[in-house]
Amino acid sequence: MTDAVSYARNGEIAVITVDSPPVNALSAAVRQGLVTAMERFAADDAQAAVLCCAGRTFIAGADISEFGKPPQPPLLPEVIGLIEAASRPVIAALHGTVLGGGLEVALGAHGRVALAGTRLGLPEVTLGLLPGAGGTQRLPRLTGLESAVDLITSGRQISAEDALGLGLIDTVAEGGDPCAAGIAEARHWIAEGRGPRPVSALPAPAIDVPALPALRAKVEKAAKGQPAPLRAFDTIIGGMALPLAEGMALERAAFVDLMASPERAALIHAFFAERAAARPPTDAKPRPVARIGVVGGGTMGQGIAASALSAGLDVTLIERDPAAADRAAKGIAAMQDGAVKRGKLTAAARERMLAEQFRTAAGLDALSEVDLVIEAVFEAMDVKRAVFADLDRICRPGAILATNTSYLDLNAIAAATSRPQDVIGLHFFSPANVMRLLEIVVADATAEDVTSTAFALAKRMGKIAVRSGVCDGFIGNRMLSAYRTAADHAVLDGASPYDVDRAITGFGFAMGPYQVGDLAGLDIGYANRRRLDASRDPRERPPIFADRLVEAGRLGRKSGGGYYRYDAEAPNGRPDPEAEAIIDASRPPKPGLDADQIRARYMAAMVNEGAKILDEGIAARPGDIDAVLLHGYGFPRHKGGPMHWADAYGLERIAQDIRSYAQDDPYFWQLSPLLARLADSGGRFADLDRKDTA
Ligand code: 3H9
Repeated sequence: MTDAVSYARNGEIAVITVDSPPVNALSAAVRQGLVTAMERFAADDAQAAVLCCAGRTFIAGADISEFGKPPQPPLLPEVIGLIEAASRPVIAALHGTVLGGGLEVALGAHGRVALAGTRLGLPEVTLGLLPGAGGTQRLPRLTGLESAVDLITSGRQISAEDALGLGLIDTVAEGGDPCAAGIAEARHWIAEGRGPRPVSALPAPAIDVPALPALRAKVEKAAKGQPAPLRAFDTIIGGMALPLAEGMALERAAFVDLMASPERAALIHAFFAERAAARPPTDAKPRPVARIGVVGGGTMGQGIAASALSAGLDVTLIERDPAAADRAAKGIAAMQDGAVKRGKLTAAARERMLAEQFRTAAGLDALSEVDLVIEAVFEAMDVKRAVFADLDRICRPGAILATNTSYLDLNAIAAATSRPQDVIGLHFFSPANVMRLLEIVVADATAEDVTSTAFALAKRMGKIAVRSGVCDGFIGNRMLSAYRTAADHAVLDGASPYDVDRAITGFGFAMGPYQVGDLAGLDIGYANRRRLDASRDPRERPPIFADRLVEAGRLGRKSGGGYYRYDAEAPNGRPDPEAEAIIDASRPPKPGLDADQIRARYMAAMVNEGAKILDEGIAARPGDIDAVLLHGYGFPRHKGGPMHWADAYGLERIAQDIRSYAQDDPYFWQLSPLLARLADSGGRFADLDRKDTA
């Protein structure tokens, strides 16, 4: 036995327990422990074995931190083969999140019982892989082809009840201890005289050959250019015509190929980067938070309130007057309706939440007893400072005062109070009830326990927290400003906005910068530029074409046209010669840029700004920047985030490009000293990450 797996007897039943916190992942020690336990079961006179787990979950998969390193025996398919080959029944008793290799272990057992509330899935494709321990071959034999294709190629999780409906498990047990549920199930099997029932002995499901092309096309469309889902599809189908051993060999070959893919490295980097980012940067004990106030009931305030309610917090929302408070309350109720429709909330929970946890008020005085306030009022320094001065007067000592500002100087806001140690930035992204990113902005005087409270709150609200220092735009919006400027420069240099959008969506972003601009409204940028006109450095190259569009009444989607034209035939917009003529008239004729040149500039600007943000200590790790861009700015996950992408693309190439762009525009293209250092020394951003196993 290893420490990770124990073997005990409960009467006539052998109980094999995996205990390897935090999620009982299948490390080499767990795999070896399972082999030893199965050998002991083979030599024992127990009539059945139960395989269960201690702690919060049944095995949640292979140990991802071992990926990319040489595989250590025993390999998982062999371990599962041993379980399946046992001469007496083995029952897997499931709880928590039974994922990936964990579900494959369960499929190797002869029977499966799950506690109500268990979630099951094969999420390997979300890591750029496919199930590599028999999942592609055993699952279809239990659930039929279509369900198996759906589960494996989407990576989605299902409930115990749905798993029962699909025949994936045999029994759902109500609550209690998973091992006890497994023992009860095993006794049932013994009483009924049931022997082992290996899934691999079940016949492969029949294949509806004429339906295959349509099914494959569906998988290909959803995969959006990623290799893993299609490879999984082909492996499932290919295996159904073969004996299990040959199907397993097919699966192994595909698994090994995908393990070597850049998408796998990027997706696993993303997995660890977002978890490393969300770890509190301090051990200070968080302050208790049960009641919060939200100041401002606009879209952002509503989203924050809805998200806090779903996390079980008591929320008081402040608006200027009862009519505005009423509008905000209706908005929040509508968001919670959406959560019910998406299956995130039950209708009863929604009613209870709104009736018991939520109230509105028309003045800050109602916040005198709350534990934490999140201010989400108009983005102007004088307005924010006035609110913070009032909050300082009204809120109890020790209450945390947070601002949702997305650009402003947090130190200046904190200075409006007598307690800057209690002030922090909580920068949510819109819509805040849906978007998972939360930038936690730590000011000069912010107390450590205030920072740790913010991280604890983020976790409770299901957000991915990333620490940022104070600068204009923090991590995300500062990066955005740099690469948006590079896009505008590409247009000033002769590219059309459509060329830019095509190049950027071709990279994997869901939308290009000009599609996003039309959606947000071009008048916002126009107003900002007018505000900055007086202070603009003469070396800047402002997007005159954007001003001309707004001046021609083209405000974006809301006015039927911006960069694109929107009408009934093209609700998502189509290129518009009228817009092109306005843009062409605003710039001298230039030869333009091809898609590769546009992408190279866009990405170079992004990575260069990221390097500056790191160098200045605004972000603690390159992976933190990746987490921000992945979760707040639509960076394609299978490319891992800009800093991971840069490592793979080559820092030397990027630095070289920037040096050559700087010959034409030395003002904008100032090479980050960190990027220059890494490029010149053959270093990588990943070397700066504390935990990067990809
Ligand atoms: C696979 O199984 C391949 C096989 O088909 C074939 C093999 C041949 N490994 O997320 P949390 C760590 S592919 C190593 O914060 P939660 C995680 O880093 C795998 N470590 O908790 C974190 O560490 P730290 C298929 C793992 O409650 C800690 O556990 N499986 C693994 O919000 C807590 O994690 C998956 O893709 C792992 N597999 O969520 C499942 N999983 O505290 C991936 C977690 O140091 N995991 N850790 O930051 C998850 O989806 C979530 O972690 C889970 C728990 C739902 C389990």
